[in-house]
Amino acid sequence: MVNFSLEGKVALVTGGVYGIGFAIAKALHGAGARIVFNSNTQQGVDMGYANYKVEGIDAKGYLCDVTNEEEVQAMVADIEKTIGTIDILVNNAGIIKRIPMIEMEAKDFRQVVDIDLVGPFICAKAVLPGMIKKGHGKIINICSMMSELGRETVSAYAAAKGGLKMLTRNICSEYGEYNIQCNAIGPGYIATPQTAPLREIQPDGSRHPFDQFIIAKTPAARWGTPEDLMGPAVFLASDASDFVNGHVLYVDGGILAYIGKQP
Ligand code: NAP
Ligand code: GCO
Repeated sequence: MVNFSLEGKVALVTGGVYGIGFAIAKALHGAGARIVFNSNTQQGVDMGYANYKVEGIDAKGYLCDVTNEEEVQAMVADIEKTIGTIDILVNNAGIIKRIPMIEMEAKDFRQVVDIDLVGPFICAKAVLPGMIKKGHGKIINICSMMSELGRETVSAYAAAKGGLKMLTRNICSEYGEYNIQCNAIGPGYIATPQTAPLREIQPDGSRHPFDQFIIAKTPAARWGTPEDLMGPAVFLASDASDFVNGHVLYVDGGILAYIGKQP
């Protein structure tokens, strides 16, 4: 019998306050996992508690910046002491800065890479010892179509997400022998606060040009929703994917397979 259950498992979803992370946390809870989340702002932690309460989910939140190794190590130690070993890590926290490369300051490039690539490294490094000791573990990195493709203004983000794809493969390579699976989800264009600027209704009431572009480029002819990622996340977090490792599961409505509808 295929086992999709997460009963008795502890899942840490970084940045799991709203958007994709929150939807994934809801899905993992629905499969039986105990949810822990973090935000780098107290406002975010408070918002997370409020959002989980609405869903009837008894989640535990931490004020923790994924780029701060000391904070991450302390958070993981407290989770392991008060709740239990982390069985599932979802490296979801991330930002994007849309700036033409020659106008982008190095500090902005570094900040995106720090949060979107170094943060997942720091969090994975913190949870791996517990997973090795327990004899199993699941790490799910949230990559992106920009792990495969570039586009104007997202140089830092694409570099970080491309690196995150290779970090996924390297964790697989280095820790697969301990029954630890590290995979990634590569969402397509998902309707969340992060992409809200790309979907703004124009002054004349028309859809944003980029919105129209994505619709034409996606066979499903729609933006994804955070809910579209819930099933793939449960699959990669469960025993059902124990022989899947180093894989990026693209949940993109087919956009990566499609040349796009003729204008
Ligand atoms: P979002 O709505 O902007 O949420 C990102 C979350 O990460 C927020 O809760 C944010 O907290 C948190 N965060 C940011 N920096 C952090 C830090 N240093 N430490 C801890 N938490 C931090 O983004 P989303 O659209 O849900 O995306 C979630 C993930 O999916 C990101 O990695 C993103 O790159 C990726 N992704 C998104 C799409 C898409 O189309 N939306 C597609 C592919 C991949 P604050 O609230 O304090 O900012
Ligand atoms: C952008 C978007 C994308 C999505 C996602 C696509 O500006 O192109 O924000 O980067 O967030 O990463 O998979």
